Amino acid sequence: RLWHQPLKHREWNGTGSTAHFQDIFLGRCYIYTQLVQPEFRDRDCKKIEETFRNAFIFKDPCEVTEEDYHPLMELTSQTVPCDKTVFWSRTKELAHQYTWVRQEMFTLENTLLGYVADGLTWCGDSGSSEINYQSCPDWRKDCKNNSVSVFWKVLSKTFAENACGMVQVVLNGSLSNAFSKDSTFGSVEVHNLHPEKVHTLQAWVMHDIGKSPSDSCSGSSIMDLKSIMSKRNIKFTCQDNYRPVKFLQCVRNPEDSSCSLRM
Ligand code: N1C
Repeated sequence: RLWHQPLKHREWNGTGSTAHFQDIFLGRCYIYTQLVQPEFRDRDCKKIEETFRNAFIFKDPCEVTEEDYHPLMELTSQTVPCDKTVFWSRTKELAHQYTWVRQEMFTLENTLLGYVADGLTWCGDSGSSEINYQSCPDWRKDCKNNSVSVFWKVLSKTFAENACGMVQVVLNGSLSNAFSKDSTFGSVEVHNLHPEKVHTLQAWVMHDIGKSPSDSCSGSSIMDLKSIMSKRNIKFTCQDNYRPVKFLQCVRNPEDSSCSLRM
């Protein structure tokens, strides 16, 4: 009982890398470049997967830096047309339903890197080329700057820096703070919009059908967002239950009284 097997990987408190991570990444890359946005058909998915992997393998997953992902960002640069960028915070599903019906609009997950990485977990190990399928760092218990969170931070930052014209954000009015300074939207994206390129931010505060509304355009969290935008010289507008998005909620809840014609 005194003999310990050496631990193959350091143990973290979060779930391990997504099973078949490399195959899923590569498969999604081909789906995106060949079928979703065929103008990317000449991109080299094997090279993209390899560059992605090289950003985090051989590294302690709590020591991955933004610079580690820069080669990947350069390889996969993508421009979103002006007026077509949609940000979201705690409204992922709804924002994606919105860009699904408005095919010309883009959330981050409608760009190549956001599409391939969405919902996946990945981490490596210092001193080994293997992906750790046993465990990965937990954001709270292990480290905030881990291989996954640093990736979303860099990607969100780049996405916001590249936005132009009128940009939109879908916020959740069923939370006590529809706008949160701690979210990726509030801590990264808002501060990386370029006022020379982005003239207006339009916020849509959506209330979940069947839940009581907790925040709205007149609430204090939106006032905070408004004042950040005014300091940044970007015009700000806000609308509760923006109709094009409300209709999507109503498709799922056609009998709700708020979905009747009279409302
Ligand atoms: O922290 P959030 O929301 O405000 O982040 C959302 C915001 C969007 O506008 C996106 O452009 O930041 C970008 N973004 C993603 O696209 C994304 N896809 C998946 C940020 N995070 C993303 N994820 C994962 O969800 C990631 O692991 C991160 O920690 C969560 C954030 O979701 P949130 O709190 O609802």
